[in-house]
Amino acid sequence: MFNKFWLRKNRKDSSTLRDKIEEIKKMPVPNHVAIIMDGNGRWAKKRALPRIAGHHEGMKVVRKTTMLANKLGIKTLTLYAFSTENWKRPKNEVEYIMRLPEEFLGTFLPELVENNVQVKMMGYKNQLPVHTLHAIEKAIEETKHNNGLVLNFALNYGSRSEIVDAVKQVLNDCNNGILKETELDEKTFSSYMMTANFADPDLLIRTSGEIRLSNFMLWQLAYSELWFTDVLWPDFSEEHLLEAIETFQNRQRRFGGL
Ligand code: V07
Repeated sequence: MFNKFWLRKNRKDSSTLRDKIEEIKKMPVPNHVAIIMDGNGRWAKKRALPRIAGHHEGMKVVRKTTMLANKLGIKTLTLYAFSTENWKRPKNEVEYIMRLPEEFLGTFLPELVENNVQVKMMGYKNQLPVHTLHAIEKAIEETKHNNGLVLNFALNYGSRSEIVDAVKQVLNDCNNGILKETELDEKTFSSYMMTANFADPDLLIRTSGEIRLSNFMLWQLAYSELWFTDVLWPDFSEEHLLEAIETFQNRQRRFGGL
């Protein structure tokens, strides 16, 4: 009797998610979704666990989010994994975080390959530990012929530095006669950014209740829809992603109606 009830309840729950996915796929989904995955430390603190436990739990949510984004037909998913500011955290926490790409890829790279996901990274590679960079470069290499979802990790990324560096490269190309000042417009400038080959995000999601951009993709988010939630990243579920996309679609529909 208990078993029957349990089975039925579970079947209903999972079909609800499937139904929601089908419902959402009837309307255009955002091409590029960017996420600030905040609240991992707070999640751990609430459970009297070390902060690293929150980061580890957050890593599992990266996998679920990636798989759903792929299923929905989202073209690019950019995840803010580590900022240039995050080096200020305790040394042991930074060291632990820098092991996460290896752990993640050690477990999930075959699944990413199977699902046609292409791994990419944007950020300052030179300051990363070699073991971290090696793991990521191996994943980039092994997935470079895939043409499904682009999973773009922002790692040791900071938006103002990115802009300043783009300006420096523009000046260099102007001084060397590669670029004329008259040729410089928004499109050309974009090609000097780390996101040169990406469309701008259509939707930005930030978890954990902070309503700021925190130096994330300042140039690229100029026209994006912004969606904030109090949910902490380790608690961010498939339903939450669907809710964000549904809100995006409703805003687009209203906008289109004007
Ligand atoms: C990190 C887990 C998610 C919450 C945010 C902070 C901690 C997955 C990766 C990763 C990066 C590159 C890659 C494959 C996986 C990752 C960092 C932190 C630095 F190719 N999660 N995760 N990288 N966290």
